[in-house]
Amino acid sequence: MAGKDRGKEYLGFDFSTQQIKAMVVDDSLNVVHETSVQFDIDLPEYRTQGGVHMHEDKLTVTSPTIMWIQALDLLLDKMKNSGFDFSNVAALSGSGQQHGSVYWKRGAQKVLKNLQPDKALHQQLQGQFSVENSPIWMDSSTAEQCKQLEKKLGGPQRVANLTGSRAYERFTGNQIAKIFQTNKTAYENTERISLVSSFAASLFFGDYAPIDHSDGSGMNLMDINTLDWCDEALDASAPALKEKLGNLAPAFDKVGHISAYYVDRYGFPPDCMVVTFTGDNPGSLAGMRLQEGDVAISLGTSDTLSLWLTDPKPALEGHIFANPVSGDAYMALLCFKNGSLTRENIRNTSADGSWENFEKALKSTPKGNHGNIGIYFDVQEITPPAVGVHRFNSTGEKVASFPKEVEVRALIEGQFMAKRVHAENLGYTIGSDARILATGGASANQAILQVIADVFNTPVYILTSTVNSACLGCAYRAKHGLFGGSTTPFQEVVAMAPPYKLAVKPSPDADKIYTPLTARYKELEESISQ
Ligand code: XUL
Repeated sequence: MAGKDRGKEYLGFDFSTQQIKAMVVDDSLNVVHETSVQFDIDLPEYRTQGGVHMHEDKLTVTSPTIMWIQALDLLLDKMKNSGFDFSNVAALSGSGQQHGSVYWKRGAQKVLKNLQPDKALHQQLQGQFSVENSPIWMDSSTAEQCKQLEKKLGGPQRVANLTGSRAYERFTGNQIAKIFQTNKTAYENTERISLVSSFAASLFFGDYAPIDHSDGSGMNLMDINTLDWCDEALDASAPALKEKLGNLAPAFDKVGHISAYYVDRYGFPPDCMVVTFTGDNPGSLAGMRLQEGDVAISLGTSDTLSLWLTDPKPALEGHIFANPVSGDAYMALLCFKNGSLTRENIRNTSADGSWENFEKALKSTPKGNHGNIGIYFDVQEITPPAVGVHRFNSTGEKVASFPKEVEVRALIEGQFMAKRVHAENLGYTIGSDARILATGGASANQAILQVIADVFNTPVYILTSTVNSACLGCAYRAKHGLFGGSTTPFQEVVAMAPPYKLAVKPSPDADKIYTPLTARYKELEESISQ
């Protein structure tokens, strides 16, 4: 169809660890185009593995900043060559892997403002970074800086109360502190520090774009109560940091019209709006259309939980972020390392390696497992910090083993009671209209979903199209931002998106069984935590 007849379209990007991806939705929010560029495969000259360079110390993990830019050149060329018509794109937005940082060299703003359409971006921006390899979220080399921050601010709980999380090695403030301490010249030569998300937005805007409140919450530098920079944390991290970070903005604010570079080179309309970019986890919350009271559970190698919160209680575990689609709310992110690999282990040892037998075992055992409770942390767990396999009988005594079916139920009940406990620790309460949105491999297993519904006493829905919810979420956010992000509720804008599928409802006796059992689980988990 010719440009004008297609109607308005919205473009979402995701700058993630291994690839960048673009997704386009039409005005009714149907996905009409998808393209991606894989760093390892499409840009082999950077010699990344999984998009990153793991350094010799095994703690430092970086990605070449210019590789991300060259990937964007490739991605847009790919879209153009496939015949994609950019002239319908009314607005664009995007997300980035969280916590990673980009260091623009003095003078880079000028180059960004004067991009020449006859040259690729990476040719023009080569040499414009004071730190050429961006530290990313997989980096864990800043233990020292974390200790310093917690000491200067009065302990881990105070850092959490102020910034939403205790000090974490991957969080940007600690990464910046390390750069200041180990490479002062580079720090002094830095004109602006962006997150991966605001860096990507800057490329489209042709000037520095603000860091948004949600991704900004992953820095240990922003006050989550005022949504402004936390001066104490800034001063504790590096000198003159505020001016290098620029202003913060809500994720649903407009940044401004796209740079003329993209109009001339690719045929974007001059009034195409760039909407503030955010982190990939906040982007996913938008893609899953999470609402107040909802819990999103993603079941993968690690399990993650995203919650919509109104009254957050920062803790020593998990993260509180500003909500990317509502100025009055928050979200929480919890990561559980023992996810699908642990489920596969128990399937192998107790269900003959078959998911069918695993389901049978779950169905043949009663809710509450006769009071038997298991905690299966094959590898060091993040939430809570603990390791090992622990089994308790109905009187709370430690036992060495369970019968096979009891083992299967103990694993699944334990995994989801843990999720309820830690969600409640961060201020979540299960409301009567709550929903659980399940995604990831194990969400295809009906018997597992039934346990989730029962433990939370809440219906479980599954999403049919969950591939890259961050990217999809940013296409939605582009539309929301264009139509007045702060005045129009996000839910109104996405109301026409394809509905979820109700997978299971909680059993009538679920609450009576699992509320007391979860309280017991909590005590047992505390008894084995470090
Ligand atoms: C979140 C985190 C990761 C990255 C992955 O705190 O570190 O989920 O955002 O891209």
